[in-house]
Amino acid sequence: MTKKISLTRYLVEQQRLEGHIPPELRLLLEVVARACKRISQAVSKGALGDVMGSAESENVQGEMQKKLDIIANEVLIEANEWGGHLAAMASEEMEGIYVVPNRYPQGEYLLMFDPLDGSSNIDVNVSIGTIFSVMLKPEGTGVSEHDFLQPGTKQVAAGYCVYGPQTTLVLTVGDGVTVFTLDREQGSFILTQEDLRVPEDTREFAINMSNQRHWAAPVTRYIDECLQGRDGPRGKDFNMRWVGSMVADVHRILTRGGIFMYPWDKREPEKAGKLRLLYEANPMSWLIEQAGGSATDGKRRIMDITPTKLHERVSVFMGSKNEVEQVTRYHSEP
Ligand code: FDP
Repeated sequence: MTKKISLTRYLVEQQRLEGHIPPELRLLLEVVARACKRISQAVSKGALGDVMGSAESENVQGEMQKKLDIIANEVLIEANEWGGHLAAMASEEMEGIYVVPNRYPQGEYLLMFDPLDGSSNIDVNVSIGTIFSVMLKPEGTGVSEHDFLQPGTKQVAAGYCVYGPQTTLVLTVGDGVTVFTLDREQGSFILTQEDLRVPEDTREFAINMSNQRHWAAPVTRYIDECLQGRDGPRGKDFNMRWVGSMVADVHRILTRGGIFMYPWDKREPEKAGKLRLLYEANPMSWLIEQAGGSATDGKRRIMDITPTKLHERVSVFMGSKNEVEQVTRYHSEP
């Protein structure tokens, strides 16, 4: 029988590899994983728990919050505030940053998360997830919102947990992408895949086609060419998949390739896009890059963008390298 390697053991071994991950980061990641297990339990209760439906409140983005958005946010905060590894947290569901209260020791890390990605899929039993990103607090006393405004290249850990037919935790600490599957009987995450790779080429794209009439010209051109299939300029037939939970769409792409797009569009031209740089685009970009793919906003590498505000939005193209390069190239052509 092959030996099962738990997330705890994997992280301890990573810590032992010289200079790889410090003990504080290891402990922090274990706490995040523990919180994800609790969220997974809440998600799986469905109509049997008081977790479905709207909470009748709006988040900072003006979006209606679901009960699970709030539950997941609280679980992550409660699990992480007392450990002594964090200085502060920022969440898609909270207006400002959450500074670790004085009664607990303050650590040197900053944690950012989208507690429940794909909220509109909660009530219909479709895969949803938690996305997280960890950075170091810049040197200096105290902690402020400004400390979070660092480019994605400064991440020291990033990952997500997808709550689907299986609960799967996908993680990078800058040395490839590792996958853990929740063993529900044992209650622990078990390593199930190392060094995940995204194929450079793909015949599958993910975009919300209902927004087609609002897209910018380079996106319209790219999708038109894909739709022309083998008779068109691309010379091959494309397939389309759109789960509508970024976490599930990106998980598919990390598993078998593809390109995920949520571009800027004319519906709200003043916004750079729908997705958030700190909680969604940065962690997913790092995972995709670590797996050999690429991620841009159509013009720049996403991870090079220095955020100007906590809830900054961004246009997103990520996945199989050659397709992301193609649509990015179209953005620079007249
Ligand atoms: P949701 O609004 O359901 O939370 O993060 C936002 C997000 O989901 C992504 O997970 C998903 O990819 C996208 O929005 C779906 O947006 P559309 O409903 O506009 O397709």
